Amino acid sequence: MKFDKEIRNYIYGELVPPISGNYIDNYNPALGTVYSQIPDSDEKDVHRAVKAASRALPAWSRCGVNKRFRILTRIADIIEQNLDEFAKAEAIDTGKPFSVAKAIDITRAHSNIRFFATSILHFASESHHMESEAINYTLRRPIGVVGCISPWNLPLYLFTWKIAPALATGNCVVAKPSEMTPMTAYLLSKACIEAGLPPGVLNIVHGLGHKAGQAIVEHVGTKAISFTGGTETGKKIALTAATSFKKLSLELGGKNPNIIFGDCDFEKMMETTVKSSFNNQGQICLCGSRIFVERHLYEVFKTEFVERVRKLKIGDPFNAKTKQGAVVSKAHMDKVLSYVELAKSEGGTVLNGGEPARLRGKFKEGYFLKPTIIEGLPYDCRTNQEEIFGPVVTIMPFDTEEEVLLYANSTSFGLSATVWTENISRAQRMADQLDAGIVWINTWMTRDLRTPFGGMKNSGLGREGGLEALRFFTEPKNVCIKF
Ligand code: TXE
Repeated sequence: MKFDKEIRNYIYGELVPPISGNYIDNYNPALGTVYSQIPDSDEKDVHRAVKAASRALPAWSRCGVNKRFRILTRIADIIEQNLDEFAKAEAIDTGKPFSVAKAIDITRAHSNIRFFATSILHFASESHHMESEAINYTLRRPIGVVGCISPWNLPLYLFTWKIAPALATGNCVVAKPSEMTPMTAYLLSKACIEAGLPPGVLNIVHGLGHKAGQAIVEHVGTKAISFTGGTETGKKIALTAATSFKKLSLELGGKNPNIIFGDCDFEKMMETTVKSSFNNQGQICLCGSRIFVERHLYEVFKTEFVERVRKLKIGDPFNAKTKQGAVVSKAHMDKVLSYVELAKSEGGTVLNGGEPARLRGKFKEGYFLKPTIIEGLPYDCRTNQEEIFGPVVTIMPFDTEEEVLLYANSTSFGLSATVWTENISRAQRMADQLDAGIVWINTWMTRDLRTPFGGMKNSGLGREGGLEALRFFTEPKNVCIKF
């Protein structure tokens, strides 16, 4: 499955150019060069997509769960059969190591589709028996045409995480991937055509957020919006959707604490903490970017952590030994570097990294950053309060549970948290008091797709995953029958 230099929108089952005929450059972050063009779609393309979805809705919403299961499973099979092609496209588009794109991004993408294709077969609703008076049963019907908008960090992984439950529950979708990483969504269009997905059930419109994305949110025909991206963008979407009472699912930013007590399993903690700090170049909303270490372990931790991070191989995404690829864009690299300068101005000391990685040859112009560790900052400075979303972590010691809870809960975010301790009572106490939608104890990124996924405070609105997603994409109707 080859990907084309000039990609197209996927509307009513066909790959079509933008109505305006305008295109946007798409960069290869590892080379710093333009390698493809994406449609610069606008409200006209979005209207065409919503009309296509509306046309497909009656048949798709009534075709029954078994047909939806079969077609979605075929799409998952095609992705899996083309795993390397999809992973190659993802690695080129994002700059991440091919090994990560293959093992994480694309594997999870087809797993997302399979998970919801099967879960719809077991999606029971409820009934309530009023003794001798009446019986109630709850119908759950698809909402209708829904909008799905996703970011650039885990492109196909997060795109399918929204689209799969929406389609499985009988909705039709107008979806927009990030303009920075559109390629695997384009390949997904081709997989849908090959799988025989009926025209209009899924429509993919490429383009800029404030233009094509905004048009999806504004369109009177989209009845719900599922969004993952930055908190500031989430606010804009909520403001736009408020006037039309659209159902909203917002998965936003994070500034997640990684709390390490002295009694932890040191080797397991260390091996995982390198990953939770720098996997995907730190561009995962769940990364543990603030590391708090119980004081008596702090110096031992710091020495070992810096030593291991220094050894992470940075470079060619297609070299199997590479652990750190490029960050997604020049603008993002500059944003991350600006936070390193801010950290220094706030009194921080850079223990590793803090600068671009200067590579030679064809990667000379790539957006590569050295994984960065900073210590000596107060818990409430901007560097420790704002989402950086790059290969940058701060470390600091703490003495008591009360103190580290104050630090951990001090930000406006509340997405995830990690706690390392062998003391189960302490683990429970911390989990109960941490402001987070997801708390990992002695692990990180262990994911059961049935669990509620999402955050509190400025990390989002609502939850994805399992029943939460199936219920988000359906309207419950209570029917009460008098005996
Ligand atoms: O997100 P945006 P970006 C954070 C991270 C990052 C920041 C911005 O801090 O630096 O967000 O990243 C579309 N109406 N996260 O630029 O702008 C846009 O086209 C409708 C955390 O990727 O939020 C893209 O498809 N849509 C996050 C998607 O929204 C709009 C992962 C995300 O873009 C829009 C990524 C609008 N007005 C970034 N404006 C996580 N939680 O994982 C933009 N878009």
